[in-house]
Parts: sequence; structure tokens; C-alpha cells
Amino acid sequence: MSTKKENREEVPSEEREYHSPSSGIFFKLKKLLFKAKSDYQKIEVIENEYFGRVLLLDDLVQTSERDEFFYHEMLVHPALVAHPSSQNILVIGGGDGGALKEILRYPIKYACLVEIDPKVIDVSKEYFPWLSPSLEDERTELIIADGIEFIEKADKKFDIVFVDSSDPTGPSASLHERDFYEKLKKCLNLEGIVVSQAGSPFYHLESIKKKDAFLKKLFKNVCFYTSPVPTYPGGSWCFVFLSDEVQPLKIKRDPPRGLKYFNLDIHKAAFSLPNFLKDLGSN
Ligand code: AG3
Repeated sequence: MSTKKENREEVPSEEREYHSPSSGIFFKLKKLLFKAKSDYQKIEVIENEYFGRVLLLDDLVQTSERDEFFYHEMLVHPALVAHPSSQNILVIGGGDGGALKEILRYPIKYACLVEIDPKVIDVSKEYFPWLSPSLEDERTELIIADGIEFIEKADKKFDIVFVDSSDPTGPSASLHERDFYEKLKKCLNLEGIVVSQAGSPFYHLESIKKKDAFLKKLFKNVCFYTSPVPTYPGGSWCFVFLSDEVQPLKIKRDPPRGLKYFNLDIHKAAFSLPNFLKDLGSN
């Protein structure tokens, strides 16, 4: 009889994601399309019968062809419908272009995407052509840089900043720290909003609580919300909406037509938290 450990090792590394020592999401491999180590991380694109193409960075699922709209729509639309007049947007991370694709549905003036790893952009252009045209839109400026170094030097202010990072390990680690958010605040206009992905409410609760504690000292409104993301650990994901002036539930404009997940009922419901998360945030 084989032990649990042996069972884990039977699964080739291309087919799995571990998010805790005892469980994970497993993809049956139809095809390994790309695998390489960039200067920052391991990058893999696999093909799965059900999910289509899946992008993994350091073994963590970032996006899949089948469920990308859950995450990207829920990262982007809550802030865009709540901001009264957003024109200048910054995305930190998100080199696959999925968040940008949603942002560009609005008549904004300018979107700047700052990605540390140029290889992620190249891979997305090649394997995720339904996400990456946003990277070449005329309103987009692409900057290859470390997110913190960029905001330290930034001479512009933004209406909304989206932090589309990976988990707090590897190249994304610093994007989860207090220091980063302090600097980010200085790049925001008066009615500015920051939205960050915050991890799994089930598996990453300790890191969410830590973040909540320092964010409350920096922003008047710290509002966590959740959404299903089928390919992420636990199936449910947490985001945080940060602002001083703008209230997330005061809708200032309608979402664009043709979205697959987000609507204004979902928006309202997403900010209702289950009891085990109720202590989070400032509202
Ligand atoms: N960024 C959030 C990825 C977090 C995934 N974590 C995990 N699977 N454990 C996704 C980038 C998509 N634009």
C-alpha cells in the first residue's frame, strides 16, 4: 500500500500545483506547451482537456483559458464602476494582459503596466492571444521594471492602481509588504483606489490578517471582497479595495456590456463577507 507522500510523487511536476502540504489542484496534462526558467521564476504553459491553456509561475496557477474571466473581471470592475472619473490607471504585475483587457473596455486615457519579468509578456503573447492584445493597445504603456522601484520614481499620479501579483513568494514577495503600500499611496490622486489580489481566504488567512492590520493604518477604507476562481487553491479568492474618498458600494458608472461574470448585483454581494472574515477591513 502506498503512502500519501508516494502518491504525491507519482504525479509529474508539470501536472500539479501544491498550495499546502496536504492538498492541491491537479491538471491532467494534454500537452506541455512551454517550460523555461526566466531570470525571476519558472514559467510553464500546459494544455488541459477542460481548462484549456494554463499559465503557471513557480508552480502556482496564474490563469487558465476557461476561468480567467472570474479573476480578471473581479479584480478590475469593482474599482472602475466605483471611481467617478478614472482616466489614468496603473497595473503592477499582470504581464499576461488579462487585467488590462478588462480595463481597456472603459474609455480611459492611459494605462501603464509594470511587469518585472519580460518573459511572462512574451509567453502570453505567444500562448494567450485572447489576453495579450491589450498589451499593444495605443492607450497602454508597457514598462519592464520592479514594481517598487517604479513607484518610488514615478512622476505621475494614478486614479486606480491594480496589483495583479502572484503569491507572497519569489518576485512578488515585496508587493505584499507595508512599505510597498506606503509608497503606492503617494502615487494616488485624491480620489484614488488601489485593488490588490489578497490570496485565498481559506489557505492564506494569516497573511490576509497581517495585511489588514497595516492597511488600516494607511487607508480610510479597507474593504475586502471575494469571488470564486475555480483554478485557485480553495476555489474562492480574496481582493482588497483601498481608498480614502471613494466608497466601493456607491456606483458611479455602469459596467461595460458583454462581461461573463461581473454585474452590479455580484458587485454588491462580493463585499458581503462570511462570518470568519467579518473582522477584516474598516467597514
Ligand atoms: N495573479 C494572481 C495569482 C495568484 C495565484 N495564486 C495561486 N494560484 N496560489 C494572477 C495573474 C493573472 N493576471
